[in-house]
Amino acid sequence: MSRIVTVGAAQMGAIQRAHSRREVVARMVELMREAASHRCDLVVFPELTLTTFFPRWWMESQEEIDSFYEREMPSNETAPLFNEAARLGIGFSLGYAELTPEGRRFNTAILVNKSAQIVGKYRKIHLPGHAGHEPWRAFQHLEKRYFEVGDLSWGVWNALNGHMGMMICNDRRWPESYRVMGLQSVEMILLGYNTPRHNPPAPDHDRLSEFHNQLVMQAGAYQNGTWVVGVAKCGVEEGCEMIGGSSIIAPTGEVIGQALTQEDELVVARCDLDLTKSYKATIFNFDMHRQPDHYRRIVEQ
Ligand code: CDT
Repeated sequence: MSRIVTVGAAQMGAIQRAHSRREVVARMVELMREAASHRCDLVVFPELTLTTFFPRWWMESQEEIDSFYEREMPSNETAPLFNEAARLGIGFSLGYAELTPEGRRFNTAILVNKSAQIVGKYRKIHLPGHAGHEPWRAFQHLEKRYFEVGDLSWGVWNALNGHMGMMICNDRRWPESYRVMGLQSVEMILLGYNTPRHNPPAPDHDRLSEFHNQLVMQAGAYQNGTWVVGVAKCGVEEGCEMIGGSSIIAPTGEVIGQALTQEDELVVARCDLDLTKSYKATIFNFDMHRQPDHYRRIVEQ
């Protein structure tokens, strides 16, 4: 038995502030067409794909801040992506800044099926960085200013022939993110990231950026018997270098496909969801081997 999902990890190179959504969506459509030519079932785009990574700036003008958010999905600007996906019969996931009708702001990812219907939504829970202006930094990381903590936990959806989950960027460094989905029998986790190489409060970590990226995604995949598709927005954006290394990782913990550039690049792999089974049934059989009575501290405040 095998259940193959052919995945395209659609890494995106830098998106500058001057780039319009129309230009970005055109690049995404190009990657989607390439994925379709490889018979992909699913294309995974990065975190906050549609604009430059705006939390790097302290902004006070509400109009300026609002310009980075989506009030509807799809919108006039993103409709071409949904239309092309429906025409090609390909699913996708996409990260964007969400502004709800109630005025709430989230760092959000959606899962879209092969009929271009939104079937899953996740709002980022682990928001890194800081909320106040810290001018000593080379650049800001103001996710705590621009977003609320997500209110949807980590869902798992029956879609694209499997159990699909999502997390966003910093979530990948926290084992709990994977485990909440692991406990829902997730088979493939889709995740986008924007990771500056330089971390101003801890510059000694900079040389390890790619290593830590791989370490957490490979561990999360293996320890939960799931595929992980990690997709970067990378390259030098407004003078800030962000790492690439978009990877498709098997439940074995092995990287089976990886981007080589820091530009728009599609990485394709045929992923057998049934490869998750032997991990979920043996070494990580949660019902048989977990000891939740001894994990209480994890959920204490
Ligand atoms: N986007 C995002 O979550 N980036 C973080 C940067 C951490 S340093 C503040 C990451 O974990 O990659």
